[in-house]
Amino acid sequence: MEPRYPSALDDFLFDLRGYLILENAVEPELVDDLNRAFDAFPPLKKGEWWGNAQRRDYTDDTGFELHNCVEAGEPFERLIDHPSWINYMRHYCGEEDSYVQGLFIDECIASIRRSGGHHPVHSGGYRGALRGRYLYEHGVFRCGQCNIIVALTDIGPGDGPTMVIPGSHKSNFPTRWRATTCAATAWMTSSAPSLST
Ligand SMILES: O=C(O)CCC(=O)C(=O)O
Repeated sequence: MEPRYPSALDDFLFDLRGYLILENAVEPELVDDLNRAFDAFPPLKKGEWWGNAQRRDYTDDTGFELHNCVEAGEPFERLIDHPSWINYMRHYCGEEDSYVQGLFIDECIASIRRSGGHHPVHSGGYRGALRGRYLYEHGVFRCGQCNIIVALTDIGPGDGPTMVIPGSHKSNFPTRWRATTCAATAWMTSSAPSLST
């Protein structure tokens, strides 16, 4: 696969919306290899370690979430510097032109979410953590964290796909969902202004 590079339009849309959609980013062989790796996961209990990976479901609705999945088989290693996005990552969160230019893996998760599940809305600009900060300054991007999310199977109605609120990386107000339905982050919003529903 040929390496892809962000264009001026990508920069504009990434700044505006906070995300990009990279079409046909993963070759079918890798999708197959990843699905086979998922099928080989042992039936881990919540909190249980498997080598250097650990099952940690954020909530009961998110489904099975294997953290540090880069340790869960060779196909996951191919995702690290995949030519479809590695140059995007360098550009948006690789601290270009600084003395610490480069990337590191902050988190990597393999999720198995069945119909009816969902991962609650989180993050965004409102009282965000520094490591998730969005910044464009002096002609360079300085994102604290950028995530690549790859769907390995088709997602239909009710299957709980990843939710994205365009522009929420710059928002100064909490989402209604975050304040009312996300038990996992309730402690973060306990002193937030009350919101009408
Ligand atoms: O699994 C999801 O739908 C969301 C993943 C997530 O939490 C993230 O990438 O920040």
